[in-house]
Amino acid sequence: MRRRLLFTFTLPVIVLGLFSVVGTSLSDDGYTLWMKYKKIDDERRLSQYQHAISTVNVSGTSETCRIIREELENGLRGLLGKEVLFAAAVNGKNALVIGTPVTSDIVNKLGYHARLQSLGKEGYLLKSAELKGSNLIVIAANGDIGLLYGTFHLLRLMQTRHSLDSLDVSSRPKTQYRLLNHWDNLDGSIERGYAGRSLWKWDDLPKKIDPRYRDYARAAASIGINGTVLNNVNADPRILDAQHLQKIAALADLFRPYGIRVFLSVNFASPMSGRFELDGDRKGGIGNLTTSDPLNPGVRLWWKNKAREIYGLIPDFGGFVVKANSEGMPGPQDYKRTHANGANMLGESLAPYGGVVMWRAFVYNPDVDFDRVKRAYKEFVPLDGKFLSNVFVQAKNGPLDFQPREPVQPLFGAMPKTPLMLELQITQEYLGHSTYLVYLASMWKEYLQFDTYAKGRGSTLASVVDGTMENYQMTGMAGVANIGDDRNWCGHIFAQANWYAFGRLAWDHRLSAEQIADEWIRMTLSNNSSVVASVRSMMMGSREACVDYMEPLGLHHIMQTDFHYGPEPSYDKGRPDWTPVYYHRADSIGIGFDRSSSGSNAVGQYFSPLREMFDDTSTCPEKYLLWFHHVRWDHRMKSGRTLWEELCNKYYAGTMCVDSMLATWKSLEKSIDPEIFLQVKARLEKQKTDAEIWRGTCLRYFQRFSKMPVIH
Ligand code: GCW
Repeated sequence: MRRRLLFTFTLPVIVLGLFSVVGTSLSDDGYTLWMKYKKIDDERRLSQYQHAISTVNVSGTSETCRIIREELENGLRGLLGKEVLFAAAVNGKNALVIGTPVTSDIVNKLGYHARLQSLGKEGYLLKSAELKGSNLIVIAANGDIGLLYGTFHLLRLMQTRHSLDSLDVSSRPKTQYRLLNHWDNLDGSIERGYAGRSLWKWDDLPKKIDPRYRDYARAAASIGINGTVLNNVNADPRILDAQHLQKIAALADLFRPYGIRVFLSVNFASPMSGRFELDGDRKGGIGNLTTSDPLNPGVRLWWKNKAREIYGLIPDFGGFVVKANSEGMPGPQDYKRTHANGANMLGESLAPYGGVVMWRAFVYNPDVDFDRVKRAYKEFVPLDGKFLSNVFVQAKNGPLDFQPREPVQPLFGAMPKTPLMLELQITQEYLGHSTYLVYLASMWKEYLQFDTYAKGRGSTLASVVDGTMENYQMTGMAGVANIGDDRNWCGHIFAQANWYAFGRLAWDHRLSAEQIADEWIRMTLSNNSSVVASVRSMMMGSREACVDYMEPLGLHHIMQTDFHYGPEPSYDKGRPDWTPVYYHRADSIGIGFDRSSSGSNAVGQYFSPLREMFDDTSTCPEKYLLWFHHVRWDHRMKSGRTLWEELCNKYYAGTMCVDSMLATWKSLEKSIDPEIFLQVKARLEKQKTDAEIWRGTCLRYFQRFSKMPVIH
């Protein structure tokens, strides 16, 4: 705050509404994310852009169109360093024209109808065109939200210095629901949040609207996010009380013109009376019933009435996310009913209004199987085909829990009659919180491209999720948000790249991690191509480095209990499947969890030929080796080293990679904004120290069993 005031008075800075600060500033605190709109310093590009956009014509009177004008006014003023002229007519000028065939005569005359037909409600065309002596850049869509997405696309092209000649882009999202899942609690804390407190000021709403809500919506819309689940899946039933619904409606009103719908996580016991609140047993609700049995008529009626109340306030309310019978949350199994019974009851209450249920498959009841990673599959696969058509089953990418590396959750591909929503975690619960630089797009791509073989070769996770495998329209991706009220939103500047990448991949999973990194770096840090190349190489190596110094070769869940930051491989107290020793199983013979056909047979949950490939140590990819096998310390790896030597080698490779990230970053000092430079440097220094702690702690502990010297 102090700094901002200082700028306002001492520098020639124009402070505008929203988060647009145009002009030069001494340093960048990260608030403006990838939407900085700084003046283009490449003179040639600048004059090309200025020439191409001498006037802007946006037809349409909706609030979304007003936002489009505002974004362009702000963005183009910043990028081009001058005011742009908005005009109703084009009059032979070079112009940017934005509209639908209905709102814009020009767009209507250009005859894009056939192409637009295939672009749906959210897609857009971005085209160069000529009309009566005018050279035009046209953004055309079927609706205003498509125009907004197209506008952000154009601004991105300029921010990344692309040519605007001969544009011919058509884009439509690959998934229908592209949601941020906030694990925000009503008291303002955030479960697994590492960037401050919740953005949502429940005490101030609905009267006081924090300007930050709008900035959040702008940023989310700019990357194609179209829904936000406001609260933690460990849901407090009070989110559904009349007071909170008023507050939520105010947020929904604000987000609507940005194409963002509001969703809520709900507590399955909501219809029950609060007096059932037992210590730590989250069973108390906000109703007056004595049960939340999904087959009980009173319970069903309660949910129907609640849905009516919600839609009375929020006509485009998106739906419910539910964590049931998982980690102490109530659910249908409390009444010996199935997950399908529970989900369908909620589905039925939302169906008249077009809402959906996202029923989470993150369950691991120890009675189901000894091996935790097999439990969700065993519970859910038998329910395939039993869910109503507006119910998604929402599963995490891996069968355990957002570890640095897991094989894909085998449910994907195994429930052909159920739309499956993919849940990714943007917040780095197990990847160093907001301290480590870990670019997650490479990890997400690894999952998305993972071939499940459900329908033979090419049955990628992406094809399950985008609906092409089973021909689903109802498709979606959810990302557990890494956003809080820290000034820079995500704690670490590079964590912004993960928010950015999630949105871009949910829109189009075919984009490469490199391309997304490239865009983000250019918009956030620098357009200098050698800086871009250096930063991109840091980002692209960062996830593998993290795997290597934390949990290489398929190791998993050896982090500190609860805190989930540092290593604690020796911990063995309490519930076994919450301890590292249950997972790594190190002993005098070797290390790893035997999930082969002679062990827990988790391999049996995968389709052939994956099953056979994972089952055999000689064909199992080494990155998953200790996930699927208990392997002798002297086992020969592909490198010729023994397993023990390879493990040492990986731990050292990981920490060395952090050293080189730090060195690269230091070499960029002169090219990066000073505040960002220092923030990132400090974090990388901490990451270096902590990576060495991971390496030292793990190797020393495993050495007790291997009895071999640490080599590197
Ligand atoms: O990974 C675990 C987290 C919990 C989280 C849970 C879940 C919201 O440690 O904090 O609870 O997953 O996904 O439900």
